[in-house]
Order: sequence, then C-alpha cells, then structure tokens
Amino acid sequence: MRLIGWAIALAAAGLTPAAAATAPAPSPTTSTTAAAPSVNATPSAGTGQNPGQPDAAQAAAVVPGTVGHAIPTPGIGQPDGRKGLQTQFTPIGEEAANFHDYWLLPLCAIISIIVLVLLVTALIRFRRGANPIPSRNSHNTTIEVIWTLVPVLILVAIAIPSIRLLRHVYTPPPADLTVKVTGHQWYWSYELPDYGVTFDSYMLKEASDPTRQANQRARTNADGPPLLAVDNRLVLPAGKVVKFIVTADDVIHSFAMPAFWIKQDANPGQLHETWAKVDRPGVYFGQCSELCGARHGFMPIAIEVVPEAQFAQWVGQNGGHMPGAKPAAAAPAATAAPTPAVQESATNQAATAQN
Ligand SMILES: [Cu+2]
Repeated sequence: MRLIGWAIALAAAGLTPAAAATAPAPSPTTSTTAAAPSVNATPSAGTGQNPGQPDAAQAAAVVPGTVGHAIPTPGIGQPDGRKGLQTQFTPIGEEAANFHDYWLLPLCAIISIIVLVLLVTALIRFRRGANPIPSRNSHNTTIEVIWTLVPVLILVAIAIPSIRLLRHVYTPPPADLTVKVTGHQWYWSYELPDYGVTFDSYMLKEASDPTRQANQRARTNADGPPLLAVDNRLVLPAGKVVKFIVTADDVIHSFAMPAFWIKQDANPGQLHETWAKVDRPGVYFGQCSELCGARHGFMPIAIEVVPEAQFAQWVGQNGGHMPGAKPAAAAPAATAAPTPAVQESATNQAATAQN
C-alpha cells in the first residue's frame, strides 16, 4: 500500500521514467519561437537611454567635479551594503529615522522578547507531562485587564510620534522653488517652471553594454554606481525648501529618494506634492519604486545639491534664467531692448551676485 502511495506521489511529481518519457519535451523550435517575441517585445536590460535621442551630455565634454557632474561620496545618498536606513539629509528624514531607530525598533525588540519569554514559560511550565490533571480556570480579571490595556498603551505610544511626523510631512514650510517631476516609461523628466529649465534624465549604460549607442555616454565611477548614474542630474540649491510636484505620463511610477525620505507615487492625470530641504551639498541617488514595466529597474534618479551660486550657474548652462530675469526668448518683445542676449547675461550675473 505504501509502495503504491509513493509511486502515485512520484508520478504526480513527474519523476518516474514513465512520466519523463510521456511528458512533452520542449522542442527546440517551440522554445525558439516562444523566446523570440519576448526578445522583440522587451528591449535588452540596461537600455535606459533613448537611442533615438542624442544624449544631451554628449555635446559638451563632461568634466567630473564641475556643477552637474560632482563626484558622489560612497555611502552617502546611495546604498553601501550596510543594513538599516540610509543616512538621512532632510529634516523629515532625520525625524523619521530617529523615530524608527530609537523608538519603533527598540519597542518591537522588547515586545518580541516578552512574547518569546511568555511562550517558552508556557511551553515548559504548563506542558502535559507536568500537569496530568488540567487546570479548570477560565477567567482571570487582572490578566484580562492587563492584556487589553497594555496593547492599547503600546499603540498610543506609537501613534503620538507617528501622527506628529505625518503632520510635519504634510505641513511643509513655504517653498523656495518648485520642481515638476514626470515619470515616463522609462526615464524621468524635470521642469523648473520658475527658472525655465526642462530636461530629460536617462540612466547611463555601462561601457560594456552592447545596446549602448555611439551617441550615448558610458557610465564612469565619477557619475555614480551602476544602474543609478544618469546623464542629466537634477541640480538643486542647498538649504532651500524644494517642492516636488510629481506626476506621470503613461503608467504609475514612484519618485523615491531614500536619503530624503521621499517615496511619492507618480500617477498619470494626478499631481502629488512632496518636499525636501537638503543642507549638505552632494550627490544623492534614488530609483523608480513602482513596477512600471520592462525597464522599471533602469530609470534611476540622481539629485545633485550645490551651493546657491553654483545652482545659478547650472540654470544658466541649461538655458534657464533666475527668477526676475527675463528669458532670452521673451526679451525681444520688450520695447527698446538693446541686445537680448547681452541683457539676459547681465541680469543673470546680477541675480548670481545677489545670491
Ligand atoms: Cu517607473
């Protein structure tokens, strides 16, 4: 009987020679035809940059260390293999990380230890061997009051700092600048409406990537880690409150910057708002954190925080203008404008000097 049972089990698992012989072996033609459409439908991994659109960073030689190309610091604003949260660089991030590290985690550890001790005690003290005649107790008012009140108190102890943190997240200080972030399959585009700067940001491919086109710059260590470095970084001024308006134009993406404690869904047809204030200049990396299609893993986010004077320089380099300065294209409409380009450049310098 037992032998029959084993035979049935093995046959069901397809392990018997008979089952192997009768199972339809995948023919080479079948597997080729099955694989072909997926290869055609899904571009090779790592094709982050748009092959049809020349890389904006190609035109000018990239000089590592210049504004927009600062060299990232290992372990800052990027994963470094250690467990736990990334070091935080925004007020909300610091508050949330402290709440997690010094309140939630110890609380979880204490609760787990108490439950484990209770469980082991019950297993040993109240085992059948030690209690041949079972206890007939069914109520104990004191214990019932304790096991109702203690969890309520624990939840209140978590809720108070948690709600305070949420209040801080959703009551941002007045914004110094606004950035519109749009997720696309599979890249990000950024717009600084007050500065007249709009650009796309694609992942930089590895030099060894066979899908990299001739007009696409390969990633170097000065750009950042693999899968996180981008051709055009979003550059932001240090110490300023930045409001991010997040949306998408095709499917749901998620704008996530772990070092800023930001993870905001980007939904087509909706505008979501989040904010950050970063005091430390540096390069910070994030990724799309919503499964958005075949190349979801190849649309990183890179934000470079720079002193304000360098930010003005970056705005100028990207065809923008500081608020108050008229864009070069709009200048001809003004009456008696001598030379629009000269006027624009002078205003930019004045704005830079002010900063
Ligand atoms: Cu995405």
